[in-house]
Amino acid sequence: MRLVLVGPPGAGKGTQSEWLADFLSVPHLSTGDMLREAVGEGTALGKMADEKISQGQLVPDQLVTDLVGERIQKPDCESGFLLDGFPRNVQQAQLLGQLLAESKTSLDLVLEIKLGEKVLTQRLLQRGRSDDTVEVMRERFTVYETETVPLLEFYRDQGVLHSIEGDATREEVSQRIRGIIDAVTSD
Ligand code: B4P
Repeated sequence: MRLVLVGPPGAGKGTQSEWLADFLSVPHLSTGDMLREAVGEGTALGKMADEKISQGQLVPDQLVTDLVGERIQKPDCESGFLLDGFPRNVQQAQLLGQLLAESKTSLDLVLEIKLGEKVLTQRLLQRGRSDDTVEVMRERFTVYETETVPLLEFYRDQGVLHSIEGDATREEVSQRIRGIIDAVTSD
């Protein structure tokens, strides 16, 4: 299965990906993790990513898409993958669509985890990553509204978008995701 998880910062994409990738037997590809790894290695990409992440902004589309494009061409992605946090805007989605079309495939499911800013803020402040400060979070929420929300419409039009409410325990959110996967795979 080729699956994308979308949701605002702190919605639980990374948290849910941990069991979901195992459950689907596909690799978990998190652009956030890939970028933080590049930051840790101090590569040119890492330096650029560090600046953007610390300001709550998106890393340039082509750079992130190249990173993902290279990864999904590896043999372990042949039967599917779980994309966590990518695409984050329509431009990235179009670039991904082109890449998939070249290998005559497409996305099976885009799963949106919905959650309000109040709960998101509490969760992120508790997590306390360096980009989880009130000021950076505010910018990340704005970027989500302006860049990522239009992506939902893009995938709704393609008929692959399903949404769940994320304001529940981790286990309950997992159950909701299971329900969608079961419904999609039994179609
Ligand atoms: P990401 O790494 O994608 O991180 P995120 O959106 O903040 O978090 P996520 O939704 O995965 O939350 P999590 O499960 O950890 O992005 C970071 C930055 O990287 C971006 O701002 C951007 O700069 C850059 N970037 C990434 N992808 C990009 C792209 N495609 N293009 C450009 N730039 C890109 O959950 C958060 C917390 O909540 C955790 O502490 C967790 O334990 C807790 N939690 C989760 N579920 C819970 C539940 N049900 N109940 C209670 N707590 C819960």
